[in-house]
Amino acid sequence: MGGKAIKSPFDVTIYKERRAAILQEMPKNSALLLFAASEKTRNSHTHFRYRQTSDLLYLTGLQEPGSALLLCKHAIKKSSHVFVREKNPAMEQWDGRRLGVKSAARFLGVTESIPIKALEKSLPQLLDGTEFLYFDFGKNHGNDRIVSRVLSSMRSREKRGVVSPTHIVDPRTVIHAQRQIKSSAEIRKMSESAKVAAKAHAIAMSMVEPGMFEYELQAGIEFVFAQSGAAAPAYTSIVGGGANATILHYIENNCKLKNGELVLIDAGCELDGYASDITRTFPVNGKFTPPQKDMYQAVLAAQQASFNQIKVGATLEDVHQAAIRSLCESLIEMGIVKGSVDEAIEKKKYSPYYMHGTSHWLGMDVHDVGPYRVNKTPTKLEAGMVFTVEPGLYFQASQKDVPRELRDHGIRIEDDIVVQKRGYKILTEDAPKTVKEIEAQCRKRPKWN
Ligand SMILES: [Mn+2]
Repeated sequence: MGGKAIKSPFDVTIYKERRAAILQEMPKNSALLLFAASEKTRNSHTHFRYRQTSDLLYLTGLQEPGSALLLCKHAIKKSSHVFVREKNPAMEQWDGRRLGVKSAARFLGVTESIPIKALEKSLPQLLDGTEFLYFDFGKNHGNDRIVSRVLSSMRSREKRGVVSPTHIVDPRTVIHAQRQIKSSAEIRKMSESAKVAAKAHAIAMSMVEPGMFEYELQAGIEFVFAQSGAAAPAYTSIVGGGANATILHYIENNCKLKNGELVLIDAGCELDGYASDITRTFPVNGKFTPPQKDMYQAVLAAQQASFNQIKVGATLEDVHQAAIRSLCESLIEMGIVKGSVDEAIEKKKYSPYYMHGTSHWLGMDVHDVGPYRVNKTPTKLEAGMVFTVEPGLYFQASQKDVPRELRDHGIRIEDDIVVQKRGYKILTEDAPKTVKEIEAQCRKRPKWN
């Protein structure tokens, strides 16, 4: 096989196990069909960097566009089929290497590989006898049309004995429960991803100085990602100085950082398909003012209160409520909110200053799969679940209850957590976090290696 650059994040046996576990969950006479992500145009003739759908990547390791996976569970046998683009030296010279049909079956450990251009012709035969078809209708119109044509072609031949699917099922119902609980191999990847991001945040602290631009810190952070083999940031890096830190999804990153301001960085990388997600907030001149320190300690205390809730059987709702209670206590202490803590919680008096959730699942997607509630009951934490804990406080210029010196300030502190049988582990603990650790890190020179 040509193309040494083609590789998968895990050994082929891991993908086989994952597919076997999915087939186990599927009923008899069922099939699951997943299409690759399509390439997205950025402008003119250029594309965004290609990113495979997480489900297909999870089940195959296949990074190529123009591909698909079909898993079949028929009465007597299970089988797996991949569809890929054929080798084409001329096209490959322009657009990159292809696995090719010949190599794909062995490389991916599947029953057979078929050219993608033969997909529509092959499906009626491969799906004959299938009652339940797991297919994500409504996600991509082109793929919807292919499957619709396949279904009507099969139905038109029922008189001749063809058995076509009677039930279309959402594939998330079988894949996402499995993706939500991370295996030890996945936790190792996530831990690696977290370590790279933690190092990047530490570098940013040692780089920062008044007069620097936000995008310079972004470049420093993303240099560490690349240097460590991470394919890309897991999401667009947020670097907001001063008032920009109060904009939750600020990605312009084009302002000058001023003496006396704080800078908020929310950035994580994607390493072998697994995301990290860290936020740190630190002083541009390396030293917190006393009011900034108080505000910072309030957010840090809220995060610790959240951590204290984490155990098997607890919920992200518990984690969130703990952060809110702690933030309310601090807001009252700072004189920003009046009245009792219970009243502040009940009347949501914290919401002008803390308007987002405390956690989201983390995995291959930065906002990873898995339900937050089932039948209105919050999902109970289990060992192997990974999520963020990211409380914050955001004070706007217009908020006259806030001490003048803290207006136009945003602070968020975010770490990545894996639930363990007993307790939990912070995957991102290498990123300096206490006032003392941050100020010490700001005094250091950047150490790139
Ligand atoms: Mn996050």
